[in-house]
Amino acid sequence: MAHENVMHTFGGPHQAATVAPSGAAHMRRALALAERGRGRVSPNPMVGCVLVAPDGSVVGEGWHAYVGGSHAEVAALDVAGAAARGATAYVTLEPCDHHGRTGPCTDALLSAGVARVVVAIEDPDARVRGRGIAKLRAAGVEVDVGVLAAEAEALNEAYLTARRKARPFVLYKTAMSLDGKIAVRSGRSRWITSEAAREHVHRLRAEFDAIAVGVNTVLLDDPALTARVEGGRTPVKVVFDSIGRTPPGAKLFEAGPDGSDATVLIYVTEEAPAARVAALESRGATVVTVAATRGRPRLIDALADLQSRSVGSLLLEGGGTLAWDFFAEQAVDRVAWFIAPKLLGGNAAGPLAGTGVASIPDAFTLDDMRTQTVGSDLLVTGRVVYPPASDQTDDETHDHAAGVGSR
Ligand code: AOF
Ligand code: ZN
Repeated sequence: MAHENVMHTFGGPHQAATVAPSGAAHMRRALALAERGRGRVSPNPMVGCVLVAPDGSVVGEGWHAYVGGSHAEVAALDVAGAAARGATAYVTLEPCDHHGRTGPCTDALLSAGVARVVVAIEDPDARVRGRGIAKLRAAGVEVDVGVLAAEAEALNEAYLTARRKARPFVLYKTAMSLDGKIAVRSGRSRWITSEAAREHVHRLRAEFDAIAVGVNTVLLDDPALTARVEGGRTPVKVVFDSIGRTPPGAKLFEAGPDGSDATVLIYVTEEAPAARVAALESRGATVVTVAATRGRPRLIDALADLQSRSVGSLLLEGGGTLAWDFFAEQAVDRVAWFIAPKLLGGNAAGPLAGTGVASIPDAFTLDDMRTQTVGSDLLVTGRVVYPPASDQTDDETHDHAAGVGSR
């Protein structure tokens, strides 16, 4: 399949492959190189670069391997040396033109004498946004944009969403029984899904910068929130906890499977008693007080704070009340919905609580929907589509009309 090399655990957009112009093979290779940075470069993008000499031979390859490391273009130029003169550079993202942790890639390409640059997509980072392309063209370099654009979009869905919406990319992962429950009547949820599905979730976690849960999930399930996969880094653990009820003895404070210290961020409101905040801080948590909306930490503030802490992607793991708050703010970009062939009955909660939508036309729907089986369970993934805000009459939803990341 055309974009096999840009598949990831949560699916990614499912567009038809872009029409392949000449040079697409080199861009495909550049995308595969970029993929090597997965799970290592966030909040930066995954980027790959292939340098091709006028005789058609590949003289350099590079990729962005870690935050603060060389950008893909510079890595490829280092390999090519003098052979870069007159070459064509295939890059999966517009070359940067700013001094960040490293120097501008535009300058590096120009001083190496690259003659032509083929770019998959523009970089929406506020410091770039077309400036890299303009700078190269102004210097006489031929620049083509749009080769394998759909594949490049899919590869960096999280990065692109975070930059465009100025908040972390959010995926809601949930697991329910066939009859729509996330727990049995006691409130316990271990384990609704099969072991294979739980393993899949651990791989998913390793791709995210942070994992978020509501305090009720901590109190009921006491999850460790680690990514138990070979070489997987453990994301930052985030708890939405209005009045600081997270027990200082909770498992999420424990070190990860690789022995690394847990990084815990707890969002509380001013109603959280100082003594509880102090107890959580003495467990090593960073406790952030944000304004309250209906008694709960205001999401837009928490998301802005997460972004300021370099969290580019957030895996939301429930429960249903917190998830509803995110949906009401139009702050869920994608879902991974496990459905287990089990019937639980009773009136335990489902994956989405809150006030619910007022009428069917107000429903949240899915685009790019895909289904697969994982172990004995069904996994439905897709990108969330929100109804036009003006159609909503429900009071609750109205409160959120100015939500973050509105389309
Ligand atoms: C490129 N090639 O390989 C990457 C780019 O943190 P810094 O200083 O490395 O800068 C990060 C920003 O640089 C990021 O937001 C994006 O705009 C660009 N990343 N650009 O030309 C690369 N990784
Ligand atoms: Zn760069």
